[in-house]
Amino acid sequence: MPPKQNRKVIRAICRAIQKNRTFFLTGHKKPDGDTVASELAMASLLKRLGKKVDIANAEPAPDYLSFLPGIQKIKTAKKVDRCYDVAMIFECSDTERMGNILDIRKQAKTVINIDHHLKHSFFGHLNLIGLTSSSNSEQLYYIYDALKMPILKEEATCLYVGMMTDTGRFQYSNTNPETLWIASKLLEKGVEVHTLCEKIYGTKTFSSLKLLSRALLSLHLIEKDQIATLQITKDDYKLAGSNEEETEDIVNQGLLVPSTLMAILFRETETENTVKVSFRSRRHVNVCALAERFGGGGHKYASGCEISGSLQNAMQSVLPQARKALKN
Ligand SMILES: [Mn+2]
Repeated sequence: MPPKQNRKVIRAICRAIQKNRTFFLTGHKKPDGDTVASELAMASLLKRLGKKVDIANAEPAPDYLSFLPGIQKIKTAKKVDRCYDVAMIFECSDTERMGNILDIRKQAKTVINIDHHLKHSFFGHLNLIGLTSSSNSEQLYYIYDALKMPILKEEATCLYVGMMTDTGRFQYSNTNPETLWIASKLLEKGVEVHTLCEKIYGTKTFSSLKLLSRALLSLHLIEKDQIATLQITKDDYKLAGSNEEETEDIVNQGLLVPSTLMAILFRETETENTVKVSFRSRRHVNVCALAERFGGGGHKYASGCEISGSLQNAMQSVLPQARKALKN
């Protein structure tokens, strides 16, 4: 069951779905498994209800999701020019997160904001913010339920992939009884757990392994081995034949060292003088607050931010704050 305060907004979302005809779906830049899966499941549901649906993101979906049913329907665009009855926006703390692909004041009569991040805002007419939900996909389950629409196998596959990727295969702290209960409902629809796990986690490209090996050479422990740092430079991408898309899992390696409470990955980007910083933590250490100090955000145990300047500069500004975050 969704938390009480959300049942009302879920009902309002269902009404908006029922009474409108054209829908636009989008999510955050650098779309991940949960965002893409949410878009596909929701688009499929809307189409079954006879609605017209467009999906577009400011940036393309990563290759490892290319097997998801319906993914070819997602367009990549800087801006869309049509107007819609409803715009549904997934996992965006504000409209900048989706690259302002659509002007929500002019191009949509009703804006539905669905998010589960600690850093969120209420920019929509309807805002479904589920802080105890593991993922956006988990929240969509309640919309199917409220509409009394059975979930098709393809839709269940998408929702399961969204939940599995956002919970790190149901291992992160955001995995709760509700998450596993909903996952079990999806399995009843015929989701092939083993195949999905193999597709997403069982294989890695040669270039991503080469990049990982280069990043691991930079692994360094500080603050009585409680903080692990990793770095990736532009040269690393080049020498590994890799790119920024293949950095996803690298920061997690830092937490494999038993003494560490926080892992930080500093990586150069294609944009000159822009460094992306990813944080992971455990126990009492809140890296969401840490990332927010630098204009970023995320979750308590997983967050990120962007810093302008060199990689060395980024380390100099972040590490003192990271040390403080350990003590809070
Ligand atoms: Mn998510």
